[in-house]
Amino acid sequence: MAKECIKSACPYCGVGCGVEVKTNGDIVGDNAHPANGGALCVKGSALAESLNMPSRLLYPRVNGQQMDWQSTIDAISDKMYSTIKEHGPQAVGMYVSGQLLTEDYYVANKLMKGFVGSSNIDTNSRLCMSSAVAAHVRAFGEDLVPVDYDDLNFADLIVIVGANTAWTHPIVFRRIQQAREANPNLKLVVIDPRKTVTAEQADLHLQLENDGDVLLFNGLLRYLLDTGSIDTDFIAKYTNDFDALCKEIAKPHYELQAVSEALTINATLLRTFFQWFASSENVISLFCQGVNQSQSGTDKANAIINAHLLTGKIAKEGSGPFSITGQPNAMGGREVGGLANQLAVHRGFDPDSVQQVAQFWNAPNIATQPGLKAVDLFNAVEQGEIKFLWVIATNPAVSMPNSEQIRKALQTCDCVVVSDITAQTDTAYYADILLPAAGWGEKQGMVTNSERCMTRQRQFIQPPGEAKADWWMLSQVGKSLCEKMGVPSGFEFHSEMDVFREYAAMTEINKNTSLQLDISELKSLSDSAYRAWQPKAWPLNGRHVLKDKHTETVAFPTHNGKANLVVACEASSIKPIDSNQANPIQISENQQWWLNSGRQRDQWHTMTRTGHISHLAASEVEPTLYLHPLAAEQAKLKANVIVDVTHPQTKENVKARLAFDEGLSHQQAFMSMHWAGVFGGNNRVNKSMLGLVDPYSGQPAFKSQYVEIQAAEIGSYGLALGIDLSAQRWQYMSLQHVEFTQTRSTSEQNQGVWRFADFECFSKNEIKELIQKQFPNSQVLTLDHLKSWTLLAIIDSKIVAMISVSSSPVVLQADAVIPFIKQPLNIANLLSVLNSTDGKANKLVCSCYRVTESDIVEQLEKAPNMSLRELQNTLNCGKNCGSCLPEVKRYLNEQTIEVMAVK
Ligand SMILES: Nc1nc2c(c(=O)[nH]1)N[C@H]1C(S)=C(S)[C@@H](COP(=O)(O)OP(=O)(O)OC[C@H]3O[C@@H](n4cnc5c(=O)[nH]c(N)nc54)[C@H](O)[C@@H]3O)O[C@H]1N2
Ligand SMILES: Nc1nc2c(c(=O)[nH]1)N[C@H]1C(S)=C(S)[C@@H](COP(=O)(O)OP(=O)(O)OC[C@H]3O[C@@H](n4cnc5c(=O)[nH]c(N)nc54)[C@H](O)[C@@H]3O)O[C@H]1N2
Ligand code: SF4
Ligand SMILES: [Mo]
Repeated sequence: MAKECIKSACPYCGVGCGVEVKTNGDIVGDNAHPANGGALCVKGSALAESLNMPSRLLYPRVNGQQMDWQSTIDAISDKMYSTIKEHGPQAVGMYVSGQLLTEDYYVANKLMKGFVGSSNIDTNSRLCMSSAVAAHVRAFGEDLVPVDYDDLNFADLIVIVGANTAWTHPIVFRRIQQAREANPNLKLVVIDPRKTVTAEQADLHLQLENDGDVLLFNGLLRYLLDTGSIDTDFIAKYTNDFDALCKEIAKPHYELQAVSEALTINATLLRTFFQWFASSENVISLFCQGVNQSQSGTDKANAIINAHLLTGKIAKEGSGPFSITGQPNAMGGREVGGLANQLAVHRGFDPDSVQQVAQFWNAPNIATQPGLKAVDLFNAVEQGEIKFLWVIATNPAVSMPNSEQIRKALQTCDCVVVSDITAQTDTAYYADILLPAAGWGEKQGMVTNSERCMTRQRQFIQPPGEAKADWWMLSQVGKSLCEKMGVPSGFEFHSEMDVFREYAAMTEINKNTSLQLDISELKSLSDSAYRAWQPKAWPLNGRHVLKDKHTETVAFPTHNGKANLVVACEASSIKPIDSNQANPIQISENQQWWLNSGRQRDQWHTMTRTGHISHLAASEVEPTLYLHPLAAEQAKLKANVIVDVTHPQTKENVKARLAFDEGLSHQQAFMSMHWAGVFGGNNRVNKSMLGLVDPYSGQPAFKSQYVEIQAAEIGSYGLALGIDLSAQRWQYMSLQHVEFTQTRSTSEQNQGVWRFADFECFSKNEIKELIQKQFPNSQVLTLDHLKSWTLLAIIDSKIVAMISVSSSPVVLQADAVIPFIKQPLNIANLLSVLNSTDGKANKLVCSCYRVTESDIVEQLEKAPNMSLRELQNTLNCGKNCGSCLPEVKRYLNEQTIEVMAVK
């Protein structure tokens, strides 16, 4: 436990909120941090609980055997060295992560591109930000985000394109809401094929067709041109290729009416958006994965940037295109150069850059060509071209598209090294060498958020076992490899500070260029100044990134100082889908659906850090597929059944519980990306996704793939609770005795919970036998209910475990039953168990204050005319991060409607 309050940064999303670790172990928002001013979202608020991970990886393991660090490092450098000798540097690969700290990233990049001599190092940021990066480089000449959070306070119009900000960047959304409160004229437009909680709160929601963004934004450009709403001075002074853009935009299908028809967006709504964009003095267009994760992702981003360039709504306070970063240090990774198509510090592979980087690193084997991007990298692994792969802080067996192929690749590879904080990931399963990494709070280093603000993550606890920081492992291997290669070591780093100073010094090669990334004044930062570092954005002198370093006038780091108006081609893949909800089209049983995937409010990625926290697990308890209720009805799919989601080409199949979401259009299905491994069994959405990518960025199209959806034949739906999560009794049992088609475990209230479904109809005797095998001394008690039956294992008059089974598709609730485990068997407890296994859900609405649907309904029954404020004063719901406010308001509105109906 820390002796004094320690300031750090949240390790989840790219908002980059500051946190303060109190001496009693509480973790709260840092009031002084520029990003969040003290607020935290539900994930940030649960950071203290996240530290209590049940399954840390504690020691290095080589081929399944525990090993000391020195031998492990030797084994890795031996393998790297022999691979380079026998097959050349290109046979070595690394796949890293936007969750690494800048120092980790820097050493990984230096090792691969300077010493191994291969650029086959790519990162999960390829799946996340690479379309935005490519678009920035095409338009500005450098990967620059020209907006900061404070700009939100000066905008007249905020456009959110392809992002569910209220859930995924909640503190940015909170700032947007605060800006709206302060300025009632500020309008919010959301462009998303789903009516998300973010869209619900907008002044205008354009529910466009999947991948219709280029068409929509080119339509906007056409409107701006036709109505004389462009800034001709700005265009003439600061942009290239205006004529080429005009030529494209003159095509008839960019006329408002044509765009409206093609995208099935009401023409009046479309015109309203266009008018607002044209007439607003300051516009910010915030975008994320609905833009980036597409086969036209880079073009989408450029189309958005074009709208700002044509109107001069850029390079000034309150205006600009704002790519929001996903991971906490996606930006830092881009800065050091962790993408395969960058060399280092915003430099590419031109001869001048290669020479300067080689000289700075004293690199014996500088890479001279871009390397393989993530999808191609794993293809090369599968083909046997890459024989050594080191995966750090990412879980590609879950998060890469076509995850079955990724697993084959990992299986095929001669040597897979995985560094992680836990061995319980789908990727770690394939590791020949496992390295225990120190996690958040156990190590220190720099992260850069969406607005280029650099904050230090600080250490406040000791790493468990022999876990070590990632930069340390990489440096040790680097040193050992240099020795074997007989070259001077480039890895004599004694601390993170040494690494940071070297990185800062390296950015000096950009000093006399137009590139903006230059933090070289920090090259001599003392250890104590590094320790005391306060959050600060670069450029460190506060200059706008689109202003000239000397004259402070608008300037872009291109060959002539002007921004490029890139002609964005209309997406070739606009699907002929009718999403007009008033006239739903007929859907045949086998009709292909379009699968959209993304995030839930309360989970982080593949769940390794959040899956075990019971209140975060409560909002989506099993792999779930969402459809519009009418569309599901037409396809004869009933709520709560388990469906098969199958890719028509690969025939890979995911099973998920069916739930309804009226915010979806009629052929759109949505599934979250989180389910994996110990939590989701074999049911991860990426089994149904092919690795289709954007041609410029190589970013996979996770938001739009055709799938088939059919009801699975299920005989039994069940829920099992054991006494001890670590014993994993039920999971063991399920794997040993019956072939469950869908399993899922969480530690709801620190109990292991398994939900399952099976083709078979289980008999009570069958399950009773299973229980008795697991608990030989137990008595088994049977409770019959209308839709289900429950068997309780009793030892010494206490309930030690239970299995509830139903032949109809009910979602059995665990939270209500868990409290009775380990409790004495009495009538009151029995009745409560019986009541809570009747399949009625009690949804968790506010995760921060753990307010459920029934809490809210109960309050509203007591006082039907309650205002939002009054409800919040009683229950606190929505008072912290506010992500649940739309839902809370819905309950209030329903209440009002009921009251009106009664009157
Ligand atoms: N709770 C939570 N928050 C997170 C994360 C997390 O795991 N959990 N991860 C972080 C990371 S790494 C990232 S990258 C961000 C992602 O943040 P977001 O991009 O906001 O999140 P997503 O849920 O991936 O989806 C974005 C939206 O794009 C929409 N969309 C799909 N197709 C299209 C299209 O063709 N056009 C348009 N305009 N929209 C489309 C989807 O319907 C969805 O609502 O979230 C970060 N924050
Ligand atoms: N279908 C679909 N797939 C997607 C997406 C989508 O929207 N839809 N989104 C994509 C996007 S944007 C992203 S960013 C990716 C995210 O996907 P991943 O990066 O694969 O997901 P994480 O679960 O964050 O993986 C991080 C891993 O690092 C480990 N870890 C945590 N801390 C440390 C540490 O300090 N050191 C080390 N060495 N390891 C650590 C964690 O335990 C975990 O196993 O998923 C992508 N995949
Ligand atoms: S908004 Fe992002 S950075 Fe801030 S607390 Fe939430 S997850 Fe952490
Ligand atoms: Mo991401």
